[in-house]
Amino acid sequence: MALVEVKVPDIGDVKDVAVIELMVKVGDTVAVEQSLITVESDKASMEIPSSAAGVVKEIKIAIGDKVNEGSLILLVEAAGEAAVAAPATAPAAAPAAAPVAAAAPAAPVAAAASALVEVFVPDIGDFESVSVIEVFVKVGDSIKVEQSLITVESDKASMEIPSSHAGVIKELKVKLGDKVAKGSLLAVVESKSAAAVAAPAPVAAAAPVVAASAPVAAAAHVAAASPVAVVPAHDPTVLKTKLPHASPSIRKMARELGVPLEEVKGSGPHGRIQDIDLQGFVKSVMAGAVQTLAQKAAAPAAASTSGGALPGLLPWPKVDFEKFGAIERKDMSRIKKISGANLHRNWVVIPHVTNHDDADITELEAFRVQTNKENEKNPAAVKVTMLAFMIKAAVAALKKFPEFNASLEGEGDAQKLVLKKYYNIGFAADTPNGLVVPVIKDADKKGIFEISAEMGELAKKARDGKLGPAEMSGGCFTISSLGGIGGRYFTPIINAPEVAIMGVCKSQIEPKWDGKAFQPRLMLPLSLSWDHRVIDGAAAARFNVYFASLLADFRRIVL
Ligand code: CAO
Repeated sequence: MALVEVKVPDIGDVKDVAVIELMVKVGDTVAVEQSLITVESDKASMEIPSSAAGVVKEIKIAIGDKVNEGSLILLVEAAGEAAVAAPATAPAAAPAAAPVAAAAPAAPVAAAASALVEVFVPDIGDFESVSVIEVFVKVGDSIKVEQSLITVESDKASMEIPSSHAGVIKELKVKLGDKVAKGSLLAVVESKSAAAVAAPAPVAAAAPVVAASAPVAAAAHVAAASPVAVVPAHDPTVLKTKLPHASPSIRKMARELGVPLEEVKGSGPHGRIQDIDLQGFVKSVMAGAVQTLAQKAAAPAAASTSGGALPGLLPWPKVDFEKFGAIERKDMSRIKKISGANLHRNWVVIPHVTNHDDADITELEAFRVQTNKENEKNPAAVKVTMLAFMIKAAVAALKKFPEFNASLEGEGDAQKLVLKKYYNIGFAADTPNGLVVPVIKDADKKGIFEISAEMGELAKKARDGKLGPAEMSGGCFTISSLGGIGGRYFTPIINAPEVAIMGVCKSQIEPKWDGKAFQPRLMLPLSLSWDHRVIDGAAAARFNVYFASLLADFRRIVL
């Protein structure tokens, strides 16, 4: 097995380009055409592929080295003859470099002191279609000759396309993601004078943008424009603010992952972003240690609207409400802020499903009314509420369906379902400051009077803002009753880490068929939301049916 020298191929007229990335190490097995290093001039970066397949034995260059055509990159122990790519036979086989700085001739649209001129993509070599990955300018911008307008990228290299004209951009004809090729119209520019129009550089004098790799004839690279010879100094602000220092493969990966590359701190030479920087950034964002600017921008608005920002979501819309009429800004109560954030998290994290059903509470309501009537003359008597019956029914249903009296714990393979052997039932209470959920502890051990009395006390404390944390913790299941207000059904949000919640609306008399005739029955609308990670639809339907059957005939509770 022979040692083969892999050298920098013909990269056009570009001299002394810096090595900014080593993509292989000693011991790696490389294939023909596999990228070995990235080199960069001040206008473009380019990956250099291997001309041989085999095992890397020695690397002859380091990051920061300047290389030219013919510079030795590494030694490869080639697997055999076939592993070495045939060298290009003649310059014709490796097409001559195409000029980047030779801007495509402008087509005057109107002949005047201030004329509209069209700016096209210049000759970028053999590339049929490259993607626009950055647009540096917008309509109305004043631009200079050679100022970069866009960045295009193939799968191997990226390149800025400069303007052939100075003037004001009147129309922008490309957008992110468009595919362009030589001659594609980029923009219409209002050019003040003929002097603003760059004379198309003769092809011979121009610096190459595309040079076919001589030893690897099939590989084409977008190489650097020669900025020294033809291109005036690039507007540094454009580059610094818009174009992060990174190789095309890093940019591609960042785009695929949705990483804002300009926010990644590069650890390479001159702050160049390397794969470890990208990985570190993604890990930090995933761990919540770092927020992207978009996340930060969304967070303040989200805090007052939806409770938090999620990666990948658009920022909350910013509307100038005053523009449409008079408004008043009001502080959010502390409870609303806290409950809002909790509700948002629960809504986003838990796969909610809601089953609706009805309970026939005709007899139960009659019993409740009669009980309260019997106690009317007793000032010490507690008013019995329908909610107290529902709490007892919930306890019985939780006993029958234990996975509803549960919480999820841990992640992945280590995830467990915690089944609770106690029955603490929370009830949503509407207060002037917002929603709170006091908890009736050990509801299984308490009677209807006791529960009604405790609910009354807790509801009053809630309205007075006097509930302590202990009175709102330890819940197993929650009932949210809007019965005193009205409505038919709704989709209550599960009170994590619980796995289900019962929403109740206003009961009303409905005609129900008894097999012979329609009978007026008092029907209570039920809406059971459940966590589909823990509970199945069939179990939820059974829970609802059982819960309704208990309310329809409360004697079943003692069975
Ligand atoms: N159908 C018809 N009437 C009902 C009913 C129902 N499902 N539930 C209660 N009622 C009646 C009661 O019988 C009572 O009438 P009377 O005064 O004639 O007896 C009246 O409505 C008022 O009841 P209430 O709402 O004060 O009492 P409650 O025990 O039903 O509820 C509490 C107490 C604290 C749960 C309730 O006041 C409350 O805050 N509900 C709102 C909960 C909430 O906001 N949920 C939404 C959460 S999601 O945002």
